[in-house]
Amino acid sequence: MAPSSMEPTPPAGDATAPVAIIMGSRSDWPTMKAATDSLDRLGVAWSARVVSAHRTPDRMVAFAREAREKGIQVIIAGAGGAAHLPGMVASMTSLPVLGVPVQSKALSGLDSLLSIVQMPGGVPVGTLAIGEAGAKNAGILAAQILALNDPVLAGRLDAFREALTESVPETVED
Ligand code: RP5
Repeated sequence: MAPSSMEPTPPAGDATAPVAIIMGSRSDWPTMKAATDSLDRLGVAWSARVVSAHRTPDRMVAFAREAREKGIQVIIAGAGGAAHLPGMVASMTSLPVLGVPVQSKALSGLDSLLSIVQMPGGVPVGTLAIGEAGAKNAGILAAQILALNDPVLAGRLDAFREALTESVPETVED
């Protein structure tokens, strides 16, 4: 299916990045951009591409099989509706896969959530919240995984948490 010129185009990002963000459709990009915002804030490079479990199955298989040798360390996969992309990618790689349920028009993303979260034992997908909050947290969680072996990044995460705490006023009114 040719992409509509009205749909936003995900930028490719950095092909050598440790975090790969994939999504089932260009229509997922407004949601998945929140993951890149988190990663940018934490100084973590990312790549982004459209990989559909249903419309581009060969692209999905090639991506999953080649991900580790390309230097990818964490995969963030967003999809909506019959959201099989995160689970199928997880079935073909032992890299950690974080699944983001994109809010669907028909069922508000509950379909996406259930499609992603109900993985059979043995093939985990770390499933985040529906929509932008889930994508935002997927970016942070990917950084936290990388920070296990990166003290500088761990320091940035600590600073991020401190700034988050400081941004919450204790009083209900000024
Ligand atoms: C899924 O179908 C995509 O992840 C997207 O969330 C949903 C709808 O895709 P489009 O019809 O907008 O391309 O595969």
